[in-house]
Amino acid sequence: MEVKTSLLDNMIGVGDMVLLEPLSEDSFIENLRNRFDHNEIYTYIGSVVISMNPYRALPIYTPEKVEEYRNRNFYELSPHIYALADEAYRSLRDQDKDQCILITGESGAGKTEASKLVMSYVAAVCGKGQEVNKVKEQLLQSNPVLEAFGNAKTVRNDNSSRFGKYMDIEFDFKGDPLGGVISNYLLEKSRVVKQPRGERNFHVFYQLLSGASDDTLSKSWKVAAGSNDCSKYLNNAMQIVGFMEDEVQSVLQLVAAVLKLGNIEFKPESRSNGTDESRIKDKNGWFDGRQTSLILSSVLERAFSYRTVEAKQEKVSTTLNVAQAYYARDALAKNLYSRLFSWLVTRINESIKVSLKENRVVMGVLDIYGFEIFEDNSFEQFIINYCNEKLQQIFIELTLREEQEEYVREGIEWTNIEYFNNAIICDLIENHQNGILAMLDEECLRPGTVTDETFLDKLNTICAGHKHFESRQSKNSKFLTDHSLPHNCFRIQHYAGKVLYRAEGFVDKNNDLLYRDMSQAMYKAKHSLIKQLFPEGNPAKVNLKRPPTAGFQFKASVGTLMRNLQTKNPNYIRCIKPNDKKASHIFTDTLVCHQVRYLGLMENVRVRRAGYAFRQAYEPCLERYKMLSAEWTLHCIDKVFSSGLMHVLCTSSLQLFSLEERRRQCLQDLATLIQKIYRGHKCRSHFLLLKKSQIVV
Ligand code: AOV
Ligand code: MG
Repeated sequence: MEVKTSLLDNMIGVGDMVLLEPLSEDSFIENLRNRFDHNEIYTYIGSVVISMNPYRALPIYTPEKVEEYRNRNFYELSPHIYALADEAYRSLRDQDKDQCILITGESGAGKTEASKLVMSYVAAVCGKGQEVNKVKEQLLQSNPVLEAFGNAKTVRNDNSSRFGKYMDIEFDFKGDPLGGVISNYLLEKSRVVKQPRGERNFHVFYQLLSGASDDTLSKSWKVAAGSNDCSKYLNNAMQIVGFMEDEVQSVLQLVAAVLKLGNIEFKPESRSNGTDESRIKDKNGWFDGRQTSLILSSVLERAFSYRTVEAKQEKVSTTLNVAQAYYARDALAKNLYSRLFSWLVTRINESIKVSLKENRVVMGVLDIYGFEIFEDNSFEQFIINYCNEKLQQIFIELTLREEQEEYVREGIEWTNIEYFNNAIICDLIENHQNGILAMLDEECLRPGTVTDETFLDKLNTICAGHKHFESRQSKNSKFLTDHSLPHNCFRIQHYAGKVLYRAEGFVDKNNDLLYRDMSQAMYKAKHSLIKQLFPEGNPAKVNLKRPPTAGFQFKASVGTLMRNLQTKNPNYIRCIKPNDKKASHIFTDTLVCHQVRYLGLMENVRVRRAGYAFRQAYEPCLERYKMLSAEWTLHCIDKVFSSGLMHVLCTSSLQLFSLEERRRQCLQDLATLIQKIYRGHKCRSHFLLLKKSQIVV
């Protein structure tokens, strides 16, 4: 095949795996390694971008690079995430097609960085002007704000996203950004009270302690002081996003309150009936004038010793022992923090929401927590990995299954390509009758004594025999032989690897209950933000209905997200982690190979190679290229030309370049002509004219 495009000129290795000869897993990995060694971290599989994490700053994101990729065709330049961003943006602007950018890969592979690169590229190439710039700044600055509160250092990634994020950026017909909407998915709130070894709490706690002045810390927040001004950055970002100064203060006070809450200790006080009742230790250290106004109050103090249980319209007060008081304290800290996080998202959304009612087009950017395997995996990892299964499912649906089905539908000769469909794992988790989440819910709602053990027993009875489930007790499972499995664990064979989950805490985390006395104490706080976060604490609005479980809510919101994504044109970035050391210049073959396998990249290339790399629906294709016909007018389409055109299009990718080139030339001539005719008139009308006739450059 004669290849003349810049895609292959002076290229290190092969820029598009579709053109790799011979194709094998070895040559695939070798090509990635070769390119990675030469700082070429991006490689295509057709329109999918593979992104290798370089773990160091490369000079490839400069304004000059932005200009280079601007308005250029995907295959004209060497592979870059900007090419994908440009393609998505242009098809949104010129063809009014909603887009979504789906970024996947395991923890530390570079998803969050990729999402920021896409956003900053789009911000650089879309409209200008004071209003538009303000919108852009707000959208971009929402990132550092949410990262401060929702990211933390883990053993896998120093800046690990501990929440899922989906952001819709909305544009007007000219392609200028109007604003956006952010959706957040289950924050890993257990981190507030407990961090695994070698990991840290959310960034904001450290920023708070090291950033604020000693005076503020000691007088307003009553926490120990440090020094330097790293939280100034957060402060600035919050202000750009639209937070008022007093709101920023209020938010930081709340973070300080969560910190302080963690320092409360309890001691037992013996009662006459022989039981122990919990009391706050060193009470005087907490209850001076200022403290009471923030969070600790006599109401809260009482809530650490007694709990009101309501049964059949009757209120009974029971006492809390020391362990229960610690449990209640931690539940409160987690709740305060996660509600604050959701409030921040709502508040940012208020700032960036679009008030105009006009037609809009949307670009959705999805950046979630990546697949995780830790030494100790709990409910959070289970939820995170479930979310990753769902995303892999979307990828399979749209690129492997649908693509193959399309060939069959179109009557094109086709040899089926085998791939692993993870629908079976999604089903194991989410099936509404006997999925793990459903069983967990059933257990949580069941009257009687419910423990993590009873939940595990239930799993063992119902999931035994499932190909992707194993536990020590599952009698019929073909994985039964693994006696090394601890008793309190179950293992799932995920698409990306086997994960051992410890059942401990599943019931509690799924229930996510906060004693009503706690919410009532928070509602009574004099701090207006705290009060606002606990509306159910209002005694006038006592609602005895049980809130939905954490798992149920997550499943529902992921379901909505998936349906939303399916209405948009997907653009994929598949992130790969080159090594486990967070180090630059190291490419570990086995690690990369594992990811290439589970991401289904080989199958992706095979399907792509066996079929047609480029395709377009009949009508938009004609619209786009009809001007190249000699007899073209706005109303007439030369039939011979169009069928010839389809033939050409379906034959070779390289002819597509030539069509695009001819089209560009044609538009240039047209623009010159229009300029001659309308010289002196306002530009905007030319633009509208061009837009109407669907021939925007
Ligand atoms: P993740 O989002 O995929 O992990 P990040 O995007 O946070 O991973 O990337 C992890 C780290 O790798 C970053 O903090 C950077 O130091 C580095 N990195 C990633 N991409 C690039 C790049 N293009 N150029 C330079 N450095 C990069 V997680 O949120 O843990 O699933 O949950
Ligand atoms: Mg991330």
